[in-house]
Amino acid sequence: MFNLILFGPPGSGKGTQSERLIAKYGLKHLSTGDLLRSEIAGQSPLGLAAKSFMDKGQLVPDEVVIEMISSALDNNPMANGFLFDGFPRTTAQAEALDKLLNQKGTEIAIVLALQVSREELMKRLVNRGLTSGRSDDSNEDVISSRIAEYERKTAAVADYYQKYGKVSYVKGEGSIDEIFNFLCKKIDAKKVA
Ligand code: B4P
Repeated sequence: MFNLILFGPPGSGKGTQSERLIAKYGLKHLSTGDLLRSEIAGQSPLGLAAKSFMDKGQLVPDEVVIEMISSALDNNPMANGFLFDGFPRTTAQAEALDKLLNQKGTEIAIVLALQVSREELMKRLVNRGLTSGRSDDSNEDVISSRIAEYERKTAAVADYYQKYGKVSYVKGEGSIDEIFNFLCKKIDAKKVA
């Protein structure tokens, strides 16, 4: 099994690059953002609770997303490997993920960390807000809160995996093809190592 985390601030291109990476490497895509948005669309109690956090640009409580990921892992016993997109976003989520994978006799092979300037993140998310219909993209204050939440709680996740030498940094600015090629090079190097 080959499991990877695509890591980076909001708007860094995790969703965009994930689509291409799963197609190339045959991985199962697990995006906590997508899972939460589908709970919201289905108006489930979980979705309604999550929406109040997401609309303010805050992270959804750890226990909610950990439970969602745990079920998704159990529901995909035949996967070749997983691409985690937008998860883990706190050190507690990273520790929980390590435990869950360990119980399945596997682990994270690589954390690909996309690096994008704050100005570019703001620009991309404001832009996406014009067409996405996503309530968390439609207001600059909410976008700023998401970036602040990333700096406060999520950036530390890279330090957590750095202790195990698993983090590879990739410049997330440039064309989508160019960034995809950089990501593939890092994955291919890890696969042969
Ligand atoms: P997510 O759905 O994970 O979304 P994101 O971080 O905002 O965006 P992403 O990085 O995937 O950007 P994308 O590729 O789409 O999170 C949403 C919310 O859900 C969070 O704020 C939080 O409340 C909650 N949540 C999710 N996971 C959670 C967790 N684990 N714990 C707690 N809460 C959680 O790209 C953005 C835009 O840039 C797009 O318009 C794209 O077209 C454009 N773009 C991409 N690459 C580009 C490039 N190279 N050049 C120019 N534009 C580019």
